[in-house]
Amino acid sequence: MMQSIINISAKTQYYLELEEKYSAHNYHPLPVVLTRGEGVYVWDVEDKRYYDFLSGYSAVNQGHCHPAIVKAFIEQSQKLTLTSRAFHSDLLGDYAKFITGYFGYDKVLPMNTGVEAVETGIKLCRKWAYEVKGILPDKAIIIVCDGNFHGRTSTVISFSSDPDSKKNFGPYMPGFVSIPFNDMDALEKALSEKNIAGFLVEPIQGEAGVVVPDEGYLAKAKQLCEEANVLFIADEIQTGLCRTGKMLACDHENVRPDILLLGKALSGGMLPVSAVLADDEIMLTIKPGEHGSTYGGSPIGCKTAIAALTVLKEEKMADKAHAMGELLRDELIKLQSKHISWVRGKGLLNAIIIQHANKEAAWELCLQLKENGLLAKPTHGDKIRFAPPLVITKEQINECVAIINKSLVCLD
Ligand code: IF1
Repeated sequence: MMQSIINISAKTQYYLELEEKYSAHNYHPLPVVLTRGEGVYVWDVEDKRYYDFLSGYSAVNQGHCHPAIVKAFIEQSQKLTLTSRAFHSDLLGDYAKFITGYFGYDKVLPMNTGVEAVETGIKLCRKWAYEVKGILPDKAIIIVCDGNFHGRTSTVISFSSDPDSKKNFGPYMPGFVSIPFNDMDALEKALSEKNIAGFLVEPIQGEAGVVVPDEGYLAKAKQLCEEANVLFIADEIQTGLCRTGKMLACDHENVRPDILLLGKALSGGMLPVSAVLADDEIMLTIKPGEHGSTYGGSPIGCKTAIAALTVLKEEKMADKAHAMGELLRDELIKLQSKHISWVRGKGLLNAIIIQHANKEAAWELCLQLKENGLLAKPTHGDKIRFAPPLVITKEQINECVAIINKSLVCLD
């Protein structure tokens, strides 16, 4: 018989109550209060250690508080953190050269959060549509996919198919059409419509529960977009930066997006740093004074991002994610648990689907996992994302699989 395992100390309760009283109730976190992070581990206020199987939603791919990234952050924080874009700095040019060379694009437009990169990509796509493709003003349409998650601004939730993200936040932004993900016929049909400017897609749908499209979907979609003179906009904010076993998830199919959106691990979890990469024909449609942000391209963000990107290559994190992801999925499948109906993912972006009469089973399992020293959280009810930092070792994967196996007993 399953029952909630909630073992909360007075110290933890103190912090939970503070948040309950003084912070908005816009999340339903696991009842754990963290105070320290290092590599694949985090510690709570009782000094209990956990494996972090969420990685800040893929913002700490490099591991918590990576020494090289922290060093860069501290050095810059004691020198010059912010100039605004009213003036130049000795960091932005170097960073822009570094990141455009790193990913192979003409230019970068630096922003902060992931959703700001998505919004910037949408604005660039629309500007390009009117000023280069010749679509009539205010008529541009961008194709998106059912089940998408691209952030939480009013524009972006306008094309969400998730009621929780959307309900009572209207009126919604027009100019988007949603099609089924991983459905080439639907994309082909949508591309044949008038005024199509772009196709915005996550190469793997994260929040939808790590939905991996068919082999060849991204390559064929990019080809169809090229034939229709439509921009392929890849949201690699969660799938990028080695998470799926390649530098970018698009690299699995050698797809070069027209607009590449990055965020999260671009700073290794230090501070919000996002980036939009594109070639001049697209990027130069935005003129001085037409877009920006206070912190976008800040010295502290640039310095931190250079360190975060350097670490990914120096420590061969894409190869590690590929190998450790294969091991994790193989070992989870070997468990042959009657409670796991599906194991899926690419690299170290994985999810299991829980099969159980009780719809709270995934949550209950996460509570038990927490008791046993591993932190993970359900997404959309019955799926649990397993996405540890990419520095996890073989021995640690095996220990985590043992924790998962031991915890599954709570569902019996
Ligand atoms: C939450 C998950 C959700 C993203 C993709 C853009 C953004 C995200 C592919 C926006 C952000 C975060 C947001 C956070 C939980 C997490 C998330 F998919 F990663 F699990 F929600 F779906 N594109 N994802 O995944 O980036 O503005 O947040 O920096 O809002 O609950 P952001």
